[in-house]
Amino acid sequence: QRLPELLKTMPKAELHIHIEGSLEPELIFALAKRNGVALAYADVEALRRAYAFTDLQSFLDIYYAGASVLLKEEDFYDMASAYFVKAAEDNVVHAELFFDPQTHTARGVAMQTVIDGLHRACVDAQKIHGISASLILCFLRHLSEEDALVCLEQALPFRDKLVGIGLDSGELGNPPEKFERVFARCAQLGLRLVAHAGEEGPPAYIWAALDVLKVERIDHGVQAIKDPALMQRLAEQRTALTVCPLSNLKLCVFPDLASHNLRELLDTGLMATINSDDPAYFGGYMNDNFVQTFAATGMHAGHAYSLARNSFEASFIDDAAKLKFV
Ligand code: ES4
Ligand code: ZN
Repeated sequence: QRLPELLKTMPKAELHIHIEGSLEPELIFALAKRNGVALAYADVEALRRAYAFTDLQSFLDIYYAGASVLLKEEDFYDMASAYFVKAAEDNVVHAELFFDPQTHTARGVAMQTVIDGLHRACVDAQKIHGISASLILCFLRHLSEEDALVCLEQALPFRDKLVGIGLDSGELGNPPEKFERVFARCAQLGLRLVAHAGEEGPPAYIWAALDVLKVERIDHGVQAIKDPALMQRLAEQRTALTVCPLSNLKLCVFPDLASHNLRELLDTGLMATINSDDPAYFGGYMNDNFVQTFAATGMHAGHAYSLARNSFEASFIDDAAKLKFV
């Protein structure tokens, strides 16, 4: 079988997708019109032209502007439903969706509106596409821990609709230690814990995500390569890294895909996975990430099987159901 066919057809889990980052420009304009929201861009083409990022922050500014069109339960449902169509085409059979409620509650949108819309789309994804899906609420790390605690309080009535908690947004200057107390509370609530670390930030942020926040998975984590002791720890504990190659390329974490370290991480025995991060902004969904990264780094079928197996093993599917996949 040709390698691209294997990459596209093999069943896989997506563990690192910001659902607000799946909003395509066409849907942004359609929702803006539906909701009477003014945008700073004349049309879809003008918005797309602005997708020329130099680093994480230059992306986040446009990503939060795009999310401003989301107001009603239907908007969140439509956004996630459009993602599941793409995921099904790429043979994603399980997805764990990040969402950023603080981006929405700050604009007066109720937590219930956000979670109801996303959860309904997850339930329908199973019925329509046979995709199992769950939700991971992310705290925005550029805001305070007090803000995160308020957000958690607002989400408590919907605890049963969440599988876990994450930490995203601007990494540099916002180390994991800032969120030690709120993550401890989430652990007490039985929520699974993940955090972005080592995307732009140093290995010290990955150590702190593990030792202070006590997360089970590291989102990105590619900067671990700079710290041999950390590499050994991640390999021994089989801590998953949810790597996002096209994201790293578009945000200039690596100069080109051939320079990406995913292959080295895998060959060193780390439990890496491939994910799309913000596919509408970074030029591709799951299969684009797989096909382009394999072409650029010369990985082979063995790597493909490892990545697929890792994606299920590192997922928060319950262990009985996991046996179906691994
Ligand atoms: C994100 Cl690529 C990335 N990094 C950190 N936070 C984010 N939120 C959405 N995409
Ligand atoms: Zn991310």
